[in-house]
Amino acid sequence: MSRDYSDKNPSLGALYGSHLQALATRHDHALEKAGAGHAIIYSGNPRVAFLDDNSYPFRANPHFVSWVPLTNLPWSYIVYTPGETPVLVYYQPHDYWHVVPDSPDGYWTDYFDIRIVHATEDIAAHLPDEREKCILIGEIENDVPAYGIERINPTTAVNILHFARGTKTDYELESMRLASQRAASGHRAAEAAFREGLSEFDIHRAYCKAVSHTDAELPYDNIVALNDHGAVLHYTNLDRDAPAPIRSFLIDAGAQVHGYASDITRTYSAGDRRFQGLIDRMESMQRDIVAHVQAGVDYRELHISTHKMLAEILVDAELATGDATTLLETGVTSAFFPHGLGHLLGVQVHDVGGFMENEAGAVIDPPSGHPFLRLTRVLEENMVLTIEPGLYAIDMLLENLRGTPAEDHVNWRTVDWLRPFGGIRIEDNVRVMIGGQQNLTRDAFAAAP
Ligand SMILES: [Mn+2]
Repeated sequence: MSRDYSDKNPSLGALYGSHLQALATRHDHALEKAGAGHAIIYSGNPRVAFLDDNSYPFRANPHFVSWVPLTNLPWSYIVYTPGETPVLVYYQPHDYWHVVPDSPDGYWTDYFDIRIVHATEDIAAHLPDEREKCILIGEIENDVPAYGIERINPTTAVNILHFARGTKTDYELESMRLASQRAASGHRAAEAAFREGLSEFDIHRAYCKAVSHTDAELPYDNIVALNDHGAVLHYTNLDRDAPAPIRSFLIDAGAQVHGYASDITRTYSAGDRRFQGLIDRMESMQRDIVAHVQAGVDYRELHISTHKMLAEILVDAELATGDATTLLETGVTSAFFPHGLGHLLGVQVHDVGGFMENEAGAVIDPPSGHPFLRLTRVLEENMVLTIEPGLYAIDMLLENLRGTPAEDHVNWRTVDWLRPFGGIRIEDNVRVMIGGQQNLTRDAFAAAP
């Protein structure tokens, strides 16, 4: 069964109008607070490598992508004026060197006054005459003209828009549901490739083929880690040769639908039962944490209770000795689990606003001793976030415990056992609801062919 990830998908089309309405309301508010009359949202442009004529992969401005499902339309602008149909200045160059963007088509076209321009000199004519009433949202630098607009990414407006992006519209939720489904098919293909004994590089290729993404289209670089590579949190080397023996496999890989991302991690044992037992414990803990997700929960507390649950697993697995409080306070749990429990997810993999207390930009700091936690907010309905506890044998961090009160709480012989397996991370994408949650990732795996 192949799913429709295109901009012709009727289920997305049915939700798009109300999504735009929600965006319009946000922008009305942001413009009013910023004392401006028009928001000009620039899609961005490719960046050329130093002394070269080749560009890095293009990443569109996430503000632009949340307006239109166009992730590959550089040099284009949305002009939003409250109460009016938004204008899309659609840049379609006359160019025989590159593929030019197709003519506009899809469920989104009815909602815009589309002005196709073939030359950048023609853009200015489609912007509001009163430039002093405009704000420009986008990456404006070097040879990108601001067309006389002086207010570029004003903090007041940007904070309002970023804070609002924390909760998702039905259209965004559906896009992310599809992104999870897309990634689930890749994870299935990757697991099969791992069971066949393929290299990291070939597992990665099997994944990309299944999700139908080029490397540049992936929402982030795939982490495809065999054996001890799983202990490198952002391992992206993709070894061309398979190790011998193959013991374990950690894959952190996502997919996107119109820029909306999924971000999923699974860990497998090649056959070792003890390591499989540890994966099973982490899996049941991860499900337990997900079950606690609901509106009103303070994510910082969820992160701290994860450390307490992890302490129990460490003791049961004979990796550590002592009570949970001691293992937390001496830094043992942090050495085995040094990253945050998760983050907001959306049109950016690490979506904006994870630390924002309010739309004015007040910041909620992570708890002391947990600097890498990227989400500190109280959960609200229709936030989408990841739950991704981990447990690794990271020598650099464990060695730091030597000579401290933590040293005697670590069972170093079991660390020696764990090291060749790298580590474990299990990550799902979860929608916050009133009184509960929806696990987009588990739902996707359950429905995957
Ligand atoms: Mn993640």
